[in-house]
This record gives sequence, structure tokens and C-alpha cells, in this order.
Amino acid sequence: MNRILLERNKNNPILIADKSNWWESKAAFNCGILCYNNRIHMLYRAIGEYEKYISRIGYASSTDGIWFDRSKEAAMAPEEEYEKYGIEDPRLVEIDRQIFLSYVILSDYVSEGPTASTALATTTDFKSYTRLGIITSKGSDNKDVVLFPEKTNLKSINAEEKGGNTNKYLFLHRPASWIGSKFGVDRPSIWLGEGNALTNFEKHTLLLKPEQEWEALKIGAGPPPVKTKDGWLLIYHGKDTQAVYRAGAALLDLKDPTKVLGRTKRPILEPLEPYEKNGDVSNVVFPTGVCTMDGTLFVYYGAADKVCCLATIDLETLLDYILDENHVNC
Ligand code: BMA
Repeated sequence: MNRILLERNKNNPILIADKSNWWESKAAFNCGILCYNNRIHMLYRAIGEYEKYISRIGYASSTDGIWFDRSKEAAMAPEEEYEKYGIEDPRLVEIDRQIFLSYVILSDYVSEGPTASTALATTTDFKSYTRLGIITSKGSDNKDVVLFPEKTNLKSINAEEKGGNTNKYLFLHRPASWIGSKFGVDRPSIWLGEGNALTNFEKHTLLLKPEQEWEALKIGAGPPPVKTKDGWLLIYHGKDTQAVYRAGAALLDLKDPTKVLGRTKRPILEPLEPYEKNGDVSNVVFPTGVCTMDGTLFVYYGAADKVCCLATIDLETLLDYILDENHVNC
């Protein structure tokens, strides 16, 4: 099958820094997206100065997914001690009609070592946010955390559990320190965690590890998985040895998401445009948001750690492509 690529929106970048607003005057990128109550809601990472490089989170919304109206005030700014050095890369998801965002927190300067963790918050109106605390295990240097929009009964993993309700919350995460023989993987990979509570994931399964050259250094989940007729669709990123970030896609079994049904061998999006090649961190496409409208998948991504962009693809075409690539593998 011919290689397929996401198609960039001609209005890219769809959201940029607002020079007139101090907390987002330098960069606006890596946005989480949620289609909810007939609006497309966006939370994005914003930078207002380069000295300390502390991120805040801004809010914007849209009716067509392309033109966004933004709020003047930051939606969230560091408040808790554990958020002291910034809150980054919000990913939005709806579970049982409740809106959640997972976001990266920095409790220390990045230069001090691997101190990234991920926290969870909830909102009903995108105006006020209730913090639910840190959800990744201590010292795991854990980013790219996304929640599945549904609880799932993971029979295959829970075979030893007898009785009781085994519907679990699932999340994907990328604990950078989980490498070495003990973990069965030599580079940061995507793990699937499950738990009875959203703030406590006690069981973990290695899901995807770097395989291709464009994923050589590490991979991490993009937006939360999307439920499709063929499986859970996961858009993810890979970083190569030249520090270039690209995007790929994988399909997970609906009933048992630890089972990978297919995975693109070649990236479906890579830095080509000037706004992806040049920015605060060059050569980066970093998908963090997704929604489906009339059979089209809208993938939102940060470009060069500077701006928010959109690329689309017919959902059916992407699913066929992922499954087809898998057959070539066999
Ligand atoms: C990742 C995260 C993202 C960033 C990307 C590229 O580790 O920090 O926020 O967009 O690197 O710099």
C-alpha cells in the first residue's frame, strides 16, 4: 500500500503566541482537544518568558476545529509546590461525562535531572479546575500520559483475579526510567497501566517500544486513544538520534488493548514546513489532541515547541493503512 501522510490544514499554524498577553507572548503549542457539547475545546501549553521557561495552560474553543477563540486569562498556572517549575502538555479526555486533563508537572528545573511527573485535574466548564494530584509513580520521569475514555475489563491481564468488578481505568504512559533488563526494554517506551481509581494505577504492561529508526531514542503517546470500529487508535510520537520528532499510529484491540493489531512503520507526519523545522525546539511535530468530525480525523500537534497546528485524514483510510502495514509485517 502506498504510504499515507496526514494532510496539513492550509491555515496552519492555527494558534500562535499572543504578543499582547504576557503569559503566552512567546509560544503556544502542544494542545489537548475535546469535542464536548457541540464545541471543540482546546487547552494548550503557553510560554511567556525564556528565562525560567515556566509553562502555563491556556484555553480556546471553536465550532469548526480550525478557528479558535481564546481566553485572555490563563486556564491554569502553577499553584501547587509540585507544579513549581511549570505545567505542560495538557491532554483532554472525557470519561463517563466527566472531563479530565492529564498534564506534565515539573517540580524542579529540568537541568536538575529527571523530575517530570504527570498530574490529573478535572473541570466542568473550562473555567475552574480541580486538581486531583500526581498520578505517576515517584522518580519514574513520566510524561505522555493519556487516559482511555472508557473503563475496560482486561480479562487477559486479570486472569488471576477472581470475581469482583474488573472494569479498570486504563492509561498509557512513558516512564523514561523504566529501562534495562528488569523492564525488558532498553529505551523509553509506551506502557499500559490499569487501576481501580484514576489516581492509582497499580499494574503495568509494556505496550510499544521503539522499533524504527525514526523512533530510535524514545516513543510516547500523543492524544488519548480514539475508539473506532477496528480498535483503539493511538497516534504517538517518536524521537530519532538527530532529535527529530515525528508521528506514527497504532491500533489496539478494543477488548484487550494490550494486543497491538497494527502499527505504521513509516511516520504519518514529519517536520517539513518552516513552522515545524524552525522554532524554540526545531524539527518537532508533537501530536497531543484529536477529534473525529464526519469521518475525518483531526490531529492537533505542536510544531517546533512554538505553535499549534492541525492535520487531518480520512479515518477509514488510516485504519485500513495501519492494518495493511501489519499484514506486510507478518
Ligand atoms: C518532549 C516534551 C514536549 C516537547 C517535545 C519536543 O519531551 O517536552 O513538550 O514538545 O519534547 O521538545
